[in-house]
Amino acid sequence: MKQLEAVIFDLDGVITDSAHFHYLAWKQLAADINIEIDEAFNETLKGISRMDSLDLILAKGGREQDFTLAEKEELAAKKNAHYVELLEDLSPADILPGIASLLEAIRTAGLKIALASVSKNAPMVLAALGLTDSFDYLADAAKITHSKPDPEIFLVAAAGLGVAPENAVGIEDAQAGVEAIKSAGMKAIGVGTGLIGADELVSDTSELTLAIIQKVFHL
Ligand code: B16
Ligand code: MG
Repeated sequence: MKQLEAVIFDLDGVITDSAHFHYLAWKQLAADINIEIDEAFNETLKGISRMDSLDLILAKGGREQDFTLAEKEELAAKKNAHYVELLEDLSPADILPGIASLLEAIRTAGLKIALASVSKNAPMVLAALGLTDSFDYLADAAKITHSKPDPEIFLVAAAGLGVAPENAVGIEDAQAGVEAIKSAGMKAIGVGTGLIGADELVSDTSELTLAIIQKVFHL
């Protein structure tokens, strides 16, 4: 029987604003190899894995043939080191508005909570925010072969909770993420503007409530 059993969260842009740090780190890396990216281009990187993001940046600069695989791995590692450095001061104060109380309300209601982030840094980010124990399951980004908009990470998160995808609601701030949730057969709540295909949109995380999640599930 169809019954709401779980809520599956994206990380960057939903739990904390690490998307901004990804942007700063990619912008610097791109500048190092004479490619310029702006915030609008960065939108297309949200939910995209590290290597796929690098490929998109190289394609933007017309440099997709200029680096060997080993060189690309080096570039990706350099971006990641900078990203991790930018996260150094991350603390519970960086949890986006309303998220801590929402996680509590979901758990109190007896629902399960999972994280569907393709970031390999996700466990470290959650720990810095003091939120590790708020999640019942973290999908392992290292085992994912397709980043969003492929549904894989959301399906792995639901399976990890032992919940059928149709009994879960997903929350995302990126277009690729909303598409991933819908392809996984879940109801989707989008955070932000201009997201196409979400079952419900809120303008920011402070508007997310258990009541909205329940309403969306029964649409
Ligand atoms: P990392 P999400 C994604 O996380 C980010 O949106 C994306 O910008 C990033 O490139 C990707 O994780 C990989 O992250 O380099 O830390 O492994 O949106 O799925 O939470
Ligand atoms: Mg996101």
